[in-house]
Amino acid sequence: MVHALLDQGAVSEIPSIRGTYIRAYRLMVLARVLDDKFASLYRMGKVHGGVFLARGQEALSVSIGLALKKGDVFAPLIRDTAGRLAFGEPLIDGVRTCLGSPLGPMRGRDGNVHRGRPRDGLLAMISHLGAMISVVNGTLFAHRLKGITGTVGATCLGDGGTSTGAFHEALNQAAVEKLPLVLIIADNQYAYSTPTDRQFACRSLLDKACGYGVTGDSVDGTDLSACLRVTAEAVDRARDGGGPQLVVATLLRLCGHGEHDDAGYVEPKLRLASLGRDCLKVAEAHLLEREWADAALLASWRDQAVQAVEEVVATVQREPAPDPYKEDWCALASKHLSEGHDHG
Ligand SMILES: Cc1ncc(C[n+]2csc(CCOP(=O)(O)OP(=O)(O)O)c2C)c(N)n1
Ligand SMILES: [Mg+2]
Repeated sequence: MVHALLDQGAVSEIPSIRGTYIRAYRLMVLARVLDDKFASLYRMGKVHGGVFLARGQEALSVSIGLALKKGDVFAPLIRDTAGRLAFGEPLIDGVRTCLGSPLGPMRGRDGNVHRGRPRDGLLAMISHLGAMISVVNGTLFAHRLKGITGTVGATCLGDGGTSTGAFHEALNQAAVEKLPLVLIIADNQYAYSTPTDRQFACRSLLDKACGYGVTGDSVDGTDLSACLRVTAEAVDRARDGGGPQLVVATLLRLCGHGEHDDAGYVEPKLRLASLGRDCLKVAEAHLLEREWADAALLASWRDQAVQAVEEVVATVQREPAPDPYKEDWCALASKHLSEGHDHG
């Protein structure tokens, strides 16, 4: 699934590797512009919740979103703005959730990221710390019991999330049952302010793959080409019956844990290291070097992303606020909300 903005124009006519790269890059730009807008709305006091950004993680996130197909299942986390858009989530879902619009998937109940579109395979996030792996497992089990074949379920996790019991139980279960699960780990060097050497003692998070008996692969999370290739290969292996796939990407979170956090604890040497590169800048250099785009084209793509985001934000800002007298306090999981609600 591809965001509507990128369905238009010449991009879809460009041959495969170049076309996929450009599509991914434009989704990364859209995600970055959207995240920057969320940050600005937060600073204006317009957001009644936290704002958690994905700066530096767009290449990895967009890659798993694009690697999946219609019918697959995706459970994104807080740093998956790009993956959500790549999987087909409309821009307006995120903006309505962030601004508390009652017309959004959360009906104004959530100020940030717990939205989903279950009917489209986009699962609503419970927690950032491993809870979604077992939910994806359950969905894949349901597919198996219903005789639905050829689908893959993917979710993402941070380095810190790999230290939880939820991670252990779910990855072990997926391995035993040989589920077509793809688990993408963004090793962004910190869990909130806790550095990786205070989180785990193994050499690399990739070591955890052999511990559970699953296939593992590593990737430079700042390199879009590598992320596209490695995630697509992992999805293919899972689809072809290879069982769970663990992908460990090395990168740096180029922002605070949330907009309330100045990330002052991040070691300066990490920002200067290769893993501290901005994946968007790396992708731009790649596009220019291969002459797939020039500076003017890059600027026009960015302008289009800004315009798309501004239009959606203006639309949502004209929508009514939640009305407490019309609130029925139904649990979000009740049927008409999770399955039948018209997301508009
Ligand atoms: C059970 C639980 N404990 C603590 C938190 C608060 N919390 C949310 S994300 C996070 C850190 C996660 O770190 P990591 O897994 O590395 O992901 P990153 O934020 O780096 O993407 C913490 C402590 C939580 N949401 N749930
Ligand atoms: Mg982390």
